[in-house]
Amino acid sequence: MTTPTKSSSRLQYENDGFYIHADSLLPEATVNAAVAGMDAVRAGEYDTGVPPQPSPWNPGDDPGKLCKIEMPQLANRAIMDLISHPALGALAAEITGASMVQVWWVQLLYKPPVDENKNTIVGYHQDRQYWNVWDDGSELFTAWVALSDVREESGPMNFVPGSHRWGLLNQGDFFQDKKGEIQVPEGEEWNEVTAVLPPGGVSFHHCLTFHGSGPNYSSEPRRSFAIHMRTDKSKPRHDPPEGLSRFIHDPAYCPIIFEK
Ligand SMILES: O=C(O)CCC(=O)C(=O)O
Repeated sequence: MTTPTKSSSRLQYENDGFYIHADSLLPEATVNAAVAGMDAVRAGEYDTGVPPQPSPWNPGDDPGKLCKIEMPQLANRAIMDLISHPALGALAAEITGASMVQVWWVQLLYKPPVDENKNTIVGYHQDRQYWNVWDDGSELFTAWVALSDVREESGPMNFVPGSHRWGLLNQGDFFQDKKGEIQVPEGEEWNEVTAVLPPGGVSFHHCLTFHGSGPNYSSEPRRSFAIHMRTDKSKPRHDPPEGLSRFIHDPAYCPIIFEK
């Protein structure tokens, strides 16, 4: 029996800890409907009748701040359609080699154009530092889907290549810039690669890859969803699952987007 060769996207993901799909992966209509869904959820209008989960930003909050809304797919059908799109599942399976991919948490991220007095940056961090509800070694990663044209000036995501091999450092902070305090392991280097994406484009990053983003200097909001995924090689730490893993047994909340 021959071993199947790995795709170049899978080799890049394994080597760098991220993969940038710089073409639009999702249909324009899916993206446009989700943009309208994002505006509705930000305004507190829920076409499913279900609100998102408790979030750092709520309808009526300061529009100049970074808006992060947890599990927006519960509140809007078009957002559910986007985050469960089969093209995302197929690409996620290709880069991981997984036989099952499930969406287990989603964040709506809306970064308004820069306002000198407001903090809209995302500090460098490893997602795994926030995900202790999963067993050690669980295969967890994120698909970050752009809904607007995310250019150099829009405060795009930056990834540190190879940092997924540094282990969990428990340093860095999503909400604050603590880059200067992160201790790069001996013999390793801190480099940054910027993910410029068109609407419908997507990047994938490993749960140990350091990443962050700067202010949005463009005149348009930077719109995206961070879609947190897991494969068949993952296990919640608790039974029944707790915290951020608490909905995984409900496919209406956490769709399985690839299975073979
Ligand atoms: O949107 C950003 O700039 C950061 C998002 C993030 O931390 C993530 O997708 O894990």
